[in-house]
Amino acid sequence: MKALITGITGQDGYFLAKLLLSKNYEVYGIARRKSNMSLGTLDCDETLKRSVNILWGDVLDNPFIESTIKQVKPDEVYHLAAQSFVGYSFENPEVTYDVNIKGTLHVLNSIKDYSKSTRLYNATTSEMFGKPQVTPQNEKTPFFPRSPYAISKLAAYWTVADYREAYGMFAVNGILFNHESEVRGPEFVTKKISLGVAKIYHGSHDPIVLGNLDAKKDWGYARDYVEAMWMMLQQDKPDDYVIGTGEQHTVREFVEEAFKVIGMTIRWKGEGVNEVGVSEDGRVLVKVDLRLFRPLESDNYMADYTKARIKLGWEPAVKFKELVKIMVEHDIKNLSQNHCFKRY
Ligand code: NAP
Ligand code: F7E
Repeated sequence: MKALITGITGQDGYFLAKLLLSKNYEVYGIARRKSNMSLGTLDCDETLKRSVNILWGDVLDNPFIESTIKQVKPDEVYHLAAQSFVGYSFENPEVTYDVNIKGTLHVLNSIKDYSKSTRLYNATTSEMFGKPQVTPQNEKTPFFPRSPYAISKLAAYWTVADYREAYGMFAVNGILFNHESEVRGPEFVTKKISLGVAKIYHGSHDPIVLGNLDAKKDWGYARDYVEAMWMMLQQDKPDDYVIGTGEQHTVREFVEEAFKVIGMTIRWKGEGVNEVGVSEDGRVLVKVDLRLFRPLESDNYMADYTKARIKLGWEPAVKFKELVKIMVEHDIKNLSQNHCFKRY
């Protein structure tokens, strides 16, 4: 079996490539040329890097996507490439719309025109629920997007649904809730916290500076979520699935749990932007900065993944506490060994 992954240099690309190789797939991955030709998350796993066929290109380059689909004729395409940072999407909506909508359109059109039997996984997101009308959220929950990122993903979601119906394509949308890991990008809140805690463990006096501590998310482990992506493409019929853990936690709880991993207890003092997290001996370990708040927050998430559990047989193996432990322990080790992942 041949699989093509767009966004292979990101977090999910890393875990998905590993999973597919373990199933003996021939794996092709699209990577963008950067001035340093870095391969992102793949750079720290030489075996993985050697096992993947890298195709240098951009999802915005339609002729490149067309020729790639024509030449590779993959059995499965996992379309993960995106401008995936919600905060940045408020600052640069145009780039976000371009990559996330046009990029998806290029992949869809190329499959339709040159490789109709290829199965497509499209990475969509719980962010499409935005300001959720009900909690927990499932495939029937109305969408209410609250950021350029969410709007772009909703456009891609409907485009995939439309092509599936109009042209009989095997194309699915995974509606994935937040998933994190050792190789999470440094701008995301979980990695900011795990890395900040690891630095404090190693003697740093720099507090971790955060925005909205009360945002409520459903955080799972990326390694579990890429299995769900694969499962969706092994079904008899194409369909869309919600993937999450069914647990809800705040950013504040993530901070508290992360400090527990290094044997520290956080106490909260003050209110709003003056709130701080202090250690038992009174050291300020966490601060709040208004600039890290978003113009709109989407923050009451919890997945109802019943459909995935029943139809795919999928369950998350790693829940909140274990996830936090995995991330903090990894960063502690990573810093002390000066071992890469080069993302941070
Ligand atoms: P990520 O770490 O930000 O990776 C994004 C990938 O897309 C990177 O490989 C990036 O390449 C690539 N990319 C961006 N623009 C591109 C372009 N114009 N052409 C080609 N490649 C491009 O994201 P992730 O966490 O792995 O997420 C994977 C997908 O799932 C994304 O679509 C994201 O929106 C979606 N998603 C993620 C989550 C989550 O919690 N992680 C939840 C729901 C949905 P560079 O390395 O060159 O930047
Ligand atoms: O924010 C709050 C912030 O940037 C999580 C992407 O993978 O998951 C991810 O999007 C929450 C938000 O992820 C900071 O306001 C507080 O409420 O880690 P994040 P995200 O925006 O949820 C979804 C499902 C995706 O689809 C996306 O691609 O944490 N928060 N303080 C902060 N967030 C950041 N980044 N930095 C802070 O200092």
